[in-house]
Amino acid sequence: MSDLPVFPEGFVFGAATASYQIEGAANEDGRGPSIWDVYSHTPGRTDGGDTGDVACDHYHRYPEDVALLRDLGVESYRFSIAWPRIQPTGQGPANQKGLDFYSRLVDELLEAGIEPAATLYHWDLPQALEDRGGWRVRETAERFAEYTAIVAGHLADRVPRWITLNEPWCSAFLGYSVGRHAPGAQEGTPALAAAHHLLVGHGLAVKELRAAGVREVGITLNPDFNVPATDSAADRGAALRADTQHNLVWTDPILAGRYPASDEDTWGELITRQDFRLDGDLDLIAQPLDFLGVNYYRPTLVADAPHREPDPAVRVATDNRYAERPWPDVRRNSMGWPVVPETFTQLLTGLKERYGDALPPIHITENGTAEHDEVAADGAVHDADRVTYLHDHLTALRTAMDAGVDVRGYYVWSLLDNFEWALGYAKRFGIVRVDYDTQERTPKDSYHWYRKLIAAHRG
Ligand code: GBH
Repeated sequence: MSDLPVFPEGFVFGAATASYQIEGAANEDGRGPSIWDVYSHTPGRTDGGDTGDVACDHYHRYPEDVALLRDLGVESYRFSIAWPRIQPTGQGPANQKGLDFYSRLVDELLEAGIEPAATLYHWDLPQALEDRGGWRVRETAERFAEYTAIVAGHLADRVPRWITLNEPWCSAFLGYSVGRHAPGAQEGTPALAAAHHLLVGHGLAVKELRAAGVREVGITLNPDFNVPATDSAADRGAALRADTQHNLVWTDPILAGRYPASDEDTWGELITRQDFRLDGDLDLIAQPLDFLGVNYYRPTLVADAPHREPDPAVRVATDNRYAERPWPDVRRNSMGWPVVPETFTQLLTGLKERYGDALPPIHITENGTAEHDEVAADGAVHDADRVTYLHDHLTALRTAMDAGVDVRGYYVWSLLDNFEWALGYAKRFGIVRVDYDTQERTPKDSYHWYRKLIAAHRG
């Protein structure tokens, strides 16, 4: 592909991973169990019973992985810190060996000329905190602030870019209402309380990071691009309910200091019991950010649907009377996701339209695709579909920037094939293949393509 998109000077190219998806070493150096250890070890929860026990063994192989990043030429690497390595039970004094691991990783990155970008929470909550109520209870937000203070105290001087939470929608709704993510609960009002406590935890963590004097603070969201299946009032209403849950619940408090006007219509009686929202919370949640992290993969076509109650005893908060319809006439990746690059442009310009000057600069903290990769006879992985996906999405991103959206950086998901949560190791998002039998890493064609794109910006 010769028509490479061209980005302005200073634009940051990066790659991203997350602790539980790559580290392995689940029982080493004092790490405590997280909700994902317990969930993935529960029969029937993950495809093939896969767990993160070994994953990519990054905990031991991080020098090799940093070398891959250096050869790729990225300016920045986004990784996450495993809370249960720092505080095995989610509270109390720091586990020095856990801090030492991230300290070594950060030094290795800096030596390779790569800026570390740290995510404090990419879903691996210490199980001990889940046993006390998890994100359903406000105490977890307070513990998160203490953990943040410990980590920032050790790494603030060497890590310039910080992300408080990754995709809190997944933590709240996949975790406590859909039940497809740890801890696997299917609850109503508690899932809404979890969403709020994640926002509070974010606000408290921002304060700690500011106190530690870090350069840049942000949060990573996964805004959905919801399109009504038809122009009917019913489908447009359904798309607004989907938008409320996936997007407005997060962006309205964080960027506009208000709860979404549509939340009562969306949640009905579940939201009328709002005793988890305390006075002053909005001020805490709406503190200014240096950037908004956006993870983007695919659009969603949404239609009105009847209320469904699988079990009258269970109030499923995500049942907002909408259902996804298949996006017509497009290629699907191995996740079954429709590939529609222009919706990436529309999502970003839509954020700008809604929030205007209150929208901080954006970093795309994840974008990428899982494909049916094969190792060719020559040992290489010719992942042409991934190359096309990345090319088209970077081009769509550039179009949004031309339309006035301030985007400062792009992190490809992911550096490595890794543990794709409930879907296990069968789904491969990496630009580097991992052979899980040997732990051998093989850069795919997409790695070489991305490397060229980055090099073309170096003059
Ligand atoms: C992001 O999640 C995550 O930040 C990252 O960790 C993840 O690897 C990446 O994107 C790719 O998915 O188990 O059948 O219910 C995006 C949200 C959540 C979408 C899990 C796929 C699995 C669907 N992802 N979900 S299922």
